[in-house]
Amino acid sequence: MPKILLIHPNYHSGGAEIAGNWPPAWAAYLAGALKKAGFDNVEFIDAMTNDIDDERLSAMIAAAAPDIVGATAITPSIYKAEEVLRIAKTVCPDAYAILGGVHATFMYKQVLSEAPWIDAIVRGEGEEILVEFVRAVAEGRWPADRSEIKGIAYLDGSEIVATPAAPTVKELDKLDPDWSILQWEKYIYVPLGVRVAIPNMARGCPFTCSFCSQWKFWRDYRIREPKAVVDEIERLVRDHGVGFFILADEEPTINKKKFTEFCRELIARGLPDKVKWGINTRVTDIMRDKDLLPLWREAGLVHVSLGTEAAAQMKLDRFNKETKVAQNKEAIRLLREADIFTEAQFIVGLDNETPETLEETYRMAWDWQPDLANWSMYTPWPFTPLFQELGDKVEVFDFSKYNFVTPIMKPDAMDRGTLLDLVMRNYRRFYMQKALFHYPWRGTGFRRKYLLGCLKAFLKAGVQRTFYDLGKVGYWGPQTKTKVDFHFDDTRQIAEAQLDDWRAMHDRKVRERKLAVKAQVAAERESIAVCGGGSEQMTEADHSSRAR
Ligand code: B12
Ligand code: SF4
Repeated sequence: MPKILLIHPNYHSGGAEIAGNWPPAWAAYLAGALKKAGFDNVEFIDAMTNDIDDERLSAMIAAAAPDIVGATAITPSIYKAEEVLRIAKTVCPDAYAILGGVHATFMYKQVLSEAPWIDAIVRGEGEEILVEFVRAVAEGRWPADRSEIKGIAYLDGSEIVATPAAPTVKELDKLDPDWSILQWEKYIYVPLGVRVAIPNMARGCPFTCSFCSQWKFWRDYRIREPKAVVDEIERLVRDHGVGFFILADEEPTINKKKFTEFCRELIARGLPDKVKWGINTRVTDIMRDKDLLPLWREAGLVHVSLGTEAAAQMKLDRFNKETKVAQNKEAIRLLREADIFTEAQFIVGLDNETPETLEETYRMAWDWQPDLANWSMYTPWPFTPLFQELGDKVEVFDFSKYNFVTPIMKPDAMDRGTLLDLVMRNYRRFYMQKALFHYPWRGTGFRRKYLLGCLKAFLKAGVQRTFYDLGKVGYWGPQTKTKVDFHFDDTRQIAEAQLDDWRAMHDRKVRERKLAVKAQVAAERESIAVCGGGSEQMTEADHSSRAR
């Protein structure tokens, strides 16, 4: 039976990580699927959480002597993942090196051009495809039968081959993640000082926002039985001492009935006393479910992150902004009344950003009074409709900086250093006032503890200068904004094989976008996706190709 080693690459960027060390859910979901299929010789190395450098990793891989090494990558961690697999092939030349995750799924031509040592890229959800791959290896059918395995890409000599896309995992309830593969004492959520988990209730999102990669990745929307999810949470609490979780879902509240069942089940089993949780969701769902907010809170939901102002910032639609702004404010008020912490997320840094628009986001944040506010840099995921439409306006192809904290686009009205400085100014003003006038005085017990815990996470990252990678880029306040260096690697360019696809895509996207904007203007306001966007979904027949 093949020995399989899964590795989470050691990539850091000072954003969401400041809240703690988070467990890599992909490894648990894949290990569970492998074990269920009878492949139980699986090991996992979390090089990110344990900050393992290449030399140590190389020794660890050699000691593990795997037959198959699998790494994951989102866009910014792609070079680290390629390097992990290069190291694996160096120390264990007979092992097969495979890569999965959102970036390689869409950018397999780019990845196989820059990292030809990779034996296979798994495109899309990994559970079923990985089992197929491991079975082929175990039965000695790899590489002879590789063209028969759906959802992979590989090099056949100098030719890049992609087999037809595999179906999505249709029966999510059959997923059985093996959480025991993780070293739980490492995964602590700083605001509460407890162990944290990331279970998955639903996959997919019915919306198609033009800047987002997630709807394209998961394709159709599927949801697990709430009872089964609560079973999993109960096990996480009982067996691994988890005290906080976030749902990995894109929009967990979309299915109102199932989400309500989930909340009721948590309450029925007495779990809210033992575990608190958080979600990302949409303002419109909060408005729709305002009567249910007390139930959500009773079920232990304490933190809601809202994509509040993405739409206005994207400036891609012409809707009546005032209405949206009012809705955002109202949603935050409703959540506050229900004693749920709110986090407002702003996306900034498109080419049309100005000092005035950044100031406007600060004023909104202060006016709405969420507990937390985030200003993420717009990041043009290279497989999204908006990227394809932006075309030549994207000048930086160093994907390691595609991380929500580095300005990839240069606004017409300012340089990147000024953009970073103005974003930091918003953070400084917002959190200084919160720290002085709100957090220490708002409520008692849990609310106060949580808010001060969040402040502690911010302060820790601020002192260590990891927040927004400020230490790495050399930002020490407004006086340094002209000296900031983002260290973009200009040698990183788009591979020829990938470019061919993009040229055709760009023209198509511009045409589609114009039509989409027209259609949106005509549509009912309530039926609009949170951030505007196209209508594209990847079909199972898509993405099958051979390129030279
Ligand atoms: C939880 C989370 C985090 C956690 C990380 C947890 C961890 N250690 O993995 C924290 C909060 C730390 C975090 C940080 C960041 N995140 Co984050 N995060 C998420 C979130 C909400 C859930 C991820 C998850 O666990 N999903 C569930 C698992 C099961 O799905 P999965 O990882 O995709 O794995 C499946 C497949 O991809 C595939 N697969 C994946 N790997 C492999 C490997 C092999 C070998 C195979 C065969 C298959 C395979 O199979 C898996 C099962 O089907 C996603 C959004 C989302 N809903 O997915 C964003 C998301 C992944 N994050 C994102 C980003 C940008 C970041 C940051 C850069 C932001 C920042 N600056 O802070 C950092 C980077 C940290 C890092 N070094 O990786 C982006 C990535 C976008 C992109 N196109 O690259 C996402 C998609 C959010 C978004 N809105 O766009 N994140
Ligand atoms: S609502 Fe938009 S931004 Fe949110 S996951 Fe869906 S497509 Fe992405």
